[in-house]
Amino acid sequence: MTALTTEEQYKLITKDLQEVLNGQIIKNVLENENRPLKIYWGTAPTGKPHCGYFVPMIKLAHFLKAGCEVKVLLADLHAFLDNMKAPLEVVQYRAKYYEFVVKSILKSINVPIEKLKFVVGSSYQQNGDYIMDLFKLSNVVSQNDAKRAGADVVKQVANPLLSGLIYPLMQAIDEEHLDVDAQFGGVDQRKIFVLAEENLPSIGYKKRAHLMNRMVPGLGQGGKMSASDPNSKIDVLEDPKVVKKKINSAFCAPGNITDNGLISFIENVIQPIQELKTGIENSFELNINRPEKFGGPILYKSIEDLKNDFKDEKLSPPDLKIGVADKINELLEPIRKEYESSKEFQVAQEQGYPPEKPKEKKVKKVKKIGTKYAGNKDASPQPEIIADAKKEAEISEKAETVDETTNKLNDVKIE
Ligand code: STL
Repeated sequence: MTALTTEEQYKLITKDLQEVLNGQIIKNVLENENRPLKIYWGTAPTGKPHCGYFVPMIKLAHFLKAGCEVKVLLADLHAFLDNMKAPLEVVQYRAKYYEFVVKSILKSINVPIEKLKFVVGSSYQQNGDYIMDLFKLSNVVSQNDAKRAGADVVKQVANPLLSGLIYPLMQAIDEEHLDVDAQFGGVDQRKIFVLAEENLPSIGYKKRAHLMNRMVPGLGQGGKMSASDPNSKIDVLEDPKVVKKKINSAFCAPGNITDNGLISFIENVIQPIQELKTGIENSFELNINRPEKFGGPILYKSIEDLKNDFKDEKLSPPDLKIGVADKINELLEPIRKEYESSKEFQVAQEQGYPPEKPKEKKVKKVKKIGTKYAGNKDASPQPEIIADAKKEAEISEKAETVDETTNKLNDVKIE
């Protein structure tokens, strides 16, 4: 492979991103420091990874191709700190499971992974110097700013825990302790990235560059990937028949190419993966095995043709679904195979996601309201406060239901 120029490296590092903060920091390393750019991507091992995970993997592929030193942070303590989405007893297995999935996806799209490093958060986040940095940062960041920084990432519940304030601070400190020049994540991480940029210098560390991917919609209406709708996401180890079933139930209105999770998936996953595999920019091929009675198979060689045909209703939703389901099954096949041939991969899944205990009948929680009152313990609370407490109790009860497919706690947004 011929070496890339610094401009080509920068172009590849920032390809298809929604936003870059402090690109100058990256350019400076490439142009003046004559060393590989050091970058990391963090993920919290909570629910089982779904097909959306192909999206950051494509960027990791770009970074590696551009010669970067790439680290994947398996942020086990973050998974715990985010409302205990991962209990401590299972989180280490989930981290292992995520590592298997990430490696397996990358291998399946022909990305060499020898140079990729995996770091488990708890391996360094309990060290004295890390904790001291957490204390230092807690002395320069206000509670309000920490809360706002986590608003798009940390699950929002009625009675927010202190852990939600610690989470963003730790993510900022990770940049220093992982010794990187840049952090990559979805644009949902933006507020945490800005908090890191604004505050690391106050505790004596340098500001990092931040690279953000756009958010890719799921398969439900309005592009929602909802924890309560298992059809809106496809597990990377999903059974081929279930893939077909889920794609079949995806929201896909005839002629509508804007609110269409299938077309988004083609644009954000299928096409970039082909580009990576072929090495040819903008290369695209999607075969649709349309039944003979509807005109027989069609081969699309450009996304534009496919979108135009769909818009003009020359390509119907059921036919688009056949093409996408077949393609997803093709993408998932090597991951399933690896899972089937690796005992360790299977153990990580079984231990990380043990079968749910049969649901106990919910006992309605009565909110403790004593702490709300200063002074007279015997005073009766005012009616609106009782109503408030009831509402909170209801919300936290709802927030504690567990999604069956992902074991992920259902998100409850408090408006
Ligand atoms: C999630 C889902 C997701 C990304 C993350 C968490 C990111 C976590 C994280 C934690 C610590 C870091 C960096 C990132 O230093 O897509 O639940």
